[in-house]
Amino acid sequence: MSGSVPVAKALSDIYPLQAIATEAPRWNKLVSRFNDVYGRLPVFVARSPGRVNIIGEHIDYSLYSVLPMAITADALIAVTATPVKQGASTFRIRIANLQDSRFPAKDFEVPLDGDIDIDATQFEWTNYFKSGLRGALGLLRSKKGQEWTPCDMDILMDGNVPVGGGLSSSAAFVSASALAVLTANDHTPVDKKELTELAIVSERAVGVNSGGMDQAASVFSEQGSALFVSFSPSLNARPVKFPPTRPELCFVIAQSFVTSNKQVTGPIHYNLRVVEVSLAAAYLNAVLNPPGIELPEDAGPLKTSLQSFHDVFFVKQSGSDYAAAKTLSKEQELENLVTLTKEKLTQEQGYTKEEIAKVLNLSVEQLEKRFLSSFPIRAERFKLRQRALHVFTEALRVIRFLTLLERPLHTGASDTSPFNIALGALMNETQDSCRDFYECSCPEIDQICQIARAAGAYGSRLTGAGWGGCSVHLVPADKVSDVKSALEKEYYATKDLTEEQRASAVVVSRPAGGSALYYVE
Ligand code: NG1
Ligand code: MG
Repeated sequence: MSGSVPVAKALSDIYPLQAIATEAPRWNKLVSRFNDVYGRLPVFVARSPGRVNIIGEHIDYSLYSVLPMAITADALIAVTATPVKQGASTFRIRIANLQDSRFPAKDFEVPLDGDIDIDATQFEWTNYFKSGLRGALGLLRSKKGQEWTPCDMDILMDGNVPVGGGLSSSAAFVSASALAVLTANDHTPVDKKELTELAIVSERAVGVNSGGMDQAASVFSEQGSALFVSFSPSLNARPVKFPPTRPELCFVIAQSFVTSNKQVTGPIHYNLRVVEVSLAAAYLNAVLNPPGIELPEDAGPLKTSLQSFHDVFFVKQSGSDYAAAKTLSKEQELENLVTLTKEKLTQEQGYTKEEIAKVLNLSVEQLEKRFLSSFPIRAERFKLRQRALHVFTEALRVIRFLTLLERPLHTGASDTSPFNIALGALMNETQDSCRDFYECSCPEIDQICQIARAAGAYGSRLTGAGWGGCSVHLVPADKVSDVKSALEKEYYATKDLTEEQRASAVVVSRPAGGSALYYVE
């Protein structure tokens, strides 16, 4: 599925019906404030949403498929663009935010052929815009040649995806920024795949070595559907509808209000996991395969980088019978990998650099250079067994979840509880694996999941990177208010929260559309 970013004619092209009454005043405010700040109306608004991940956590950067959906909350970027003045050597960006007390306005200039400076060590709200700008300029320059010059832009931004809340405010902001810059500078439609790939690479400039789930969900989602995203052999996304069920199913999103600000914790938690899975893949490769085995050409997308677990399997099989190995189903392949991990990665307490280097036939310095130098990491031991087990079992759960959705066995049943329970059970298993193997949950999220399940949720788990942030719950429609009030009584009432936090703590989420452009007349 590809195509270009749609131009919305009305807000109903973007949001589910229930959301329009609250969204319309927000858009009006953005447009009229733009007029106050810059003295004219914006020409267009670029929009990209946050997402909730239904299943498939921390496996996108190992190139396994995931199943997120876009939410209503989004980043809106209102824009006017003007050609640079004759003889100018720089282009100018004026950028302001509707929440100007938290995110003050900023102007900056960039040499016409220059690069964008981003200081990823400082939290600065315009960094996300700058990273989208940088990616977009790179793409425009590669298409239009070095003679081409960017235009000046005036920008007003409004975002209502909670920051650090696990709903991917960053991907929404980066994708909307890149879309805004591409549209301001080039009047041809923006290709969704190009935009997504650009946003993935751009976001890494802000200091997190992330996968591509959030950006794909933000750009590709379609109203009313979840999105199945795969990364191998190349990025692909297709909408997946939930079949009708009885009782009807809802996704409830509950905040923990434990902030996982990746600007602060990223270097410690997230990037370390990316390193651990790369090391686990390399380690398994090394112990499963006699040295000198030549990988077949189609062995895997990242054959030489060892970032991908896909290689492990293919290498193992290629020793004897690669063709036969290729006939295994994805599920069989993953089941094999679970068994192999249990056999070969036996150290529960983790592995030191020295131990890993020895197996990889590298010096510790070479290991550090290859695996530990792109982002700062601090760790004594690397838990390769647990991380690999999470990745393979989670990839399996995504396949099983998708299979349930696409081949529901209950068609026509008056009660689809067994189906609903099966979906929920997979989500609960994800939570256990995130807590025990990937160690990316936190006590508050564990508690929220218990409360919600006891009040009637079929499945409850963290969503997004974890270590705080948000949780997602699969709930029968007739239990939504029970789940809400149990969380209110047993969790939120025990926390010191503002009125506003209380009001936004739990929402029922309907799948919204992805990136869109809206022209202001
Ligand atoms: P969050 O931190 O929730 O936006 C992160 C990564 C994803 C994915 C999830 C875990 C970024 C931009 N996104 O999401 O790619 O790896 O964690 O499944 O860092
Ligand atoms: Mg993020």
